Amino acid sequence: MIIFLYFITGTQWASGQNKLDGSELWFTHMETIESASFACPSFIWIPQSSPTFTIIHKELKSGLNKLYNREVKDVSRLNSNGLCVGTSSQKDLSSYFKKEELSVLGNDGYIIRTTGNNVTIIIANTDLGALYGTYHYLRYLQTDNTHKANFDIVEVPSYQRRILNHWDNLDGTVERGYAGHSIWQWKDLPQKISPGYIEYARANASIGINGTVLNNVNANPAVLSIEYLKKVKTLADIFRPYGIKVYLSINFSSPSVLGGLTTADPLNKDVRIWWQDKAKQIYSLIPDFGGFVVKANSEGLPGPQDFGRTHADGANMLADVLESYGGIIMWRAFVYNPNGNDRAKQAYNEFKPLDGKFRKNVILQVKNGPVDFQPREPFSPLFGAMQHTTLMPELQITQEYLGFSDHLVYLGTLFKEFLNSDTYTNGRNSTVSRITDGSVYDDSITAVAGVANIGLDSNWCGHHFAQANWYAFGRLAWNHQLSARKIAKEWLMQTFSHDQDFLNQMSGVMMESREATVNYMTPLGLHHLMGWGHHYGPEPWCEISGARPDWLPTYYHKADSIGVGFNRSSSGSNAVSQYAEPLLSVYNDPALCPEELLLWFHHLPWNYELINGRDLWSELCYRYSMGVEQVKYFQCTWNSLQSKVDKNRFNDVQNKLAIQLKEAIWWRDACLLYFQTFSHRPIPSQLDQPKSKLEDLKELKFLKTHHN
Ligand code: BDP
Repeated sequence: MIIFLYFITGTQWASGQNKLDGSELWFTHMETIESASFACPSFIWIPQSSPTFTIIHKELKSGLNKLYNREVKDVSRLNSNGLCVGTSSQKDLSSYFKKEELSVLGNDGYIIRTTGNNVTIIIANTDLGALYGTYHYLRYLQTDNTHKANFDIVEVPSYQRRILNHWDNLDGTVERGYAGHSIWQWKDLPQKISPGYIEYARANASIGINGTVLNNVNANPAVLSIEYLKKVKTLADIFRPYGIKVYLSINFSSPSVLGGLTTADPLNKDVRIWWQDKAKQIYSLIPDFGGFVVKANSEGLPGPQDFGRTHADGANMLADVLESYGGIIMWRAFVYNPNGNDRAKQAYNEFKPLDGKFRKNVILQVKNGPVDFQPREPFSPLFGAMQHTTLMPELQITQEYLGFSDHLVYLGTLFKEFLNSDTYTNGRNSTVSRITDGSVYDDSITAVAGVANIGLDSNWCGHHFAQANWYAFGRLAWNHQLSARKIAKEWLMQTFSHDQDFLNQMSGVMMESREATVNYMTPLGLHHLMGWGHHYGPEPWCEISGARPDWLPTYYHKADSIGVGFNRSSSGSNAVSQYAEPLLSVYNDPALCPEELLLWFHHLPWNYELINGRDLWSELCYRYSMGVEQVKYFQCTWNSLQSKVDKNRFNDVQNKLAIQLKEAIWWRDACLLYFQTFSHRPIPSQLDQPKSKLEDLKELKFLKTHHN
């Protein structure tokens, strides 16, 4: 009943009014197609009924109405010029397809095909597959420029589980969230339901996301109390017709903190029984509950090692508890200690010896890089190294280290660079994507997670262009073969405009934006130069007495009178040894190492000569300056497109770009002036010289609350 009410009031399409404040996400620019490649169907036939088919019907009716300005009639059979959506159980429809082509679709795949009589059929094996096909059909009508007359599309997702991780706390704050408070109104649930929940589910379903971890990995045990589980159940009920499964992050010591036991030892019988009872309670409320994410023995959180047990002992105990319900354990590999060992090596050292020791329903959740979501890192060497354990990538959509929601940084390129990285662990073409999508190893579960950038801000993500990162994550989770540029253009068309000039210019800006950020923050493989704690702005000098050394920039850049960079070669920490050949040799040799990772793997002298003939110091100066110039170019481009964008969003983005430029200069000046105290070399005279003094820049204090 509740769900029905929100169909009427909750969605943006239903309102028929574009607010142009970003709240409509990629549904904003659904306007009449003037030069449509496809004729509007005259009829719709949806032979089945279910809550999901009700959504399908509503989306098609309102979508086609918006796109073609026509009321499309419902009919009850296949009609020429008709559109029909159903599952393979519907004989009238499945007879148009070969059995084999339907069977490869699995649960979520679909076919969209125009048959004789000009009938277009969207068919899938499940209601949800039909929903994904419907959203794709509508997207295709808006964004395709191939001008084919007929549909013939077959899509099967790259990953089975395409999951958003919310780092949302139960008190409404969001860890590393830069778009306002959490969208989960825990206080009001389960009685009061925000219309945003349906919009959230719809937006995710439209790009193929099918899971959500509602709470922070730094989990409050209270989330497993019956009080909270009832709230979680309400959300799960709302999300179900959209195919979004609910998962929770759990605190490993829940049996003691919440259950009053004296221990949380995974091998203790009472602990096991506590988890079994808890699972029973959860599944009685939410029969399709997805499972748990566990951050254990990481950054001070409890875990099995507190009881002398291994990560495998902890993960397997929980996996056994959820197994009969079909639940999974996403066990995070983000572990490191200030033990003197290179942080970049620690996850591998910890988990590699456990390869093959995990249950089938455990999946190791591994961040893309070996340190922590930096603007650029090499891929984590765990990918490919764990040949008998299922792995899932964890990407960060929220821009913790990339200028929060103030900088325009399109992450499609970062995600692609990572997914396309060849690990060489199983011969060539053992890319991260193929290692994790089941192509190389016969994994029974495949999954990918992205740390969400969503909050209560009216535009959901704080920066209009940050929506593109949520969108890109979903599209790549669905199909990791899509190019970052195609995704950027698709998103721009649906969000802003179909104007060719606008699309070319702004997709160009988006494609360059991540590299620009790398340039003005951490070029040539530098990393972790930002302020302590909040991670915003440059503080390469940062020293905090008593702070963990591996949380401080000096640990990572190691600048001295000789040079700069972290020696991870065989003469240093030997992190290179965790990579397979030929990468090991390539990374190990500064002459072969890709320049963008040079200072990640090597400590090199200030006068080290690069391929272009410049010395390291000058190249750093050029790269930092180039980053600033790139942002100036983004600004000019945006300004030149003013007539093509609505006033509200034009102004919002213009203001953000002004902040970004100011801060790119701040980064450049702070880093160059600081490194200059070691290099003692001048900034090349062709480049802009810093206007500030290092002492003054050091005095700047950033207050996180200004941005949150
Ligand atoms: C770091 C964040 C921290 C997270 C941690 C994690 O700074 O807030 O809790 O990662 O992923 O990037 O567990």
